Amino acid sequence: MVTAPILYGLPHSLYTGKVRSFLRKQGIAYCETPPSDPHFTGNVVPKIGRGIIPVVELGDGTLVQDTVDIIDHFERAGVRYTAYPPTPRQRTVAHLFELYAVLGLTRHAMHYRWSYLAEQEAFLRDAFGVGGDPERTAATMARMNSYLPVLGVSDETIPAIEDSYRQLLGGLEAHFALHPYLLGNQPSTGDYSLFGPLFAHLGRDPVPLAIMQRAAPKVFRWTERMHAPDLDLVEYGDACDQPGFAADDAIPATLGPVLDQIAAELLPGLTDRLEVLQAHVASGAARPGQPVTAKPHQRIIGQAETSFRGVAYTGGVQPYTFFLWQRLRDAAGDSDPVRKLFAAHSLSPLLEAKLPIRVERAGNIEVWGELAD
Ligand SMILES: N[C@@H](CCC(=O)N[C@@H](CS)C(=O)NCC(=O)O)C(=O)O
Repeated sequence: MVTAPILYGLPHSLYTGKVRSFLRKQGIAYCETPPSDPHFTGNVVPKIGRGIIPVVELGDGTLVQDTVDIIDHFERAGVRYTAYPPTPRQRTVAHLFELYAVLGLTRHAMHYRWSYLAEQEAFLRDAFGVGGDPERTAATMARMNSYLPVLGVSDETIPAIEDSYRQLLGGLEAHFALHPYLLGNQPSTGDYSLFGPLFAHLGRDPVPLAIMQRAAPKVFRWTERMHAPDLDLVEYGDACDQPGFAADDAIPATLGPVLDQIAAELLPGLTDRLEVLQAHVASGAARPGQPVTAKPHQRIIGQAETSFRGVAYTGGVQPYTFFLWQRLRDAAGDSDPVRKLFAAHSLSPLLEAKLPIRVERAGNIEVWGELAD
């Protein structure tokens, strides 16, 4: 008997949402199990080397951590709706959303979850309490709350974060009025990545959910669609019979304003973090083949003085960011149509900046890859 994969995760976990949505869309059976499960704490965590979700445990006991590796594992085995558009512009844009969801929207997700704790405490306590005792629940909530400064959530940046959330909702609302997913009639890695923050936190916690439902009903409907076990295209006429990405590698015009917003919000943070990476590599601290940090739970290699929508903050520098950035560049290759599209939306520095080293994934952690020439 083949056992269904176990998905260690939780309903309110940002990254679990990304994987759950993918598994449902592909019709892959799985059993979601909370990280309080004794097998997870006793066997999985020691092997992965850190307490992190999601983790997928396959029928033969193989463990896969990281949403990218989990999705790619199932993609390699063959899925009914691939998350990776085969053509360069759509594929690169999908990876741009993947990067923006992590570097950009984790901040929004964490701000709306923890800065409004008083208004949504009962909801969060219930969510974080799954399978755990009250002490463990309180400790986990305190740890999550403590990440705000490193993500750049402060009294100074909060107004910019809230403006950004409303602007993004406006841009996506206009897009989903015409298209069920970012790039046509089936979700890409861009949709799955956005779904993490836009569902698990912003489309579920009471304060940001109310904003989304009032300001952007079609974005709210997209969160339902992303969670459905089928393509859920009821509002889009005959699209039901036609899964697939938009024809001719087209990028829907409605994504234009969203791409402009992404450029304005991502580039300062990325270029300032790149300087920290360059200094790290120049110091000899990044050795090819070695883990990016001394311990798997340490995510950052330093701090960058940077800004978000013109507001200064000091933010953590995670090698994982460069891993995602590199995926975008690998997808773009030397495609001229991608270069033109990125130039039209002030995104060219993403293709042109020199990354001094590759970041790869091995043994469920990030390791340094090849140095650039
Ligand atoms: N890069 C990882 C990120 C996973 C992640 O950050 N998961 C969060 C929950 S949504 C977590 O387990 N955090 C534990 C902690 O940081 O203490 C992935 O894509 O799987």
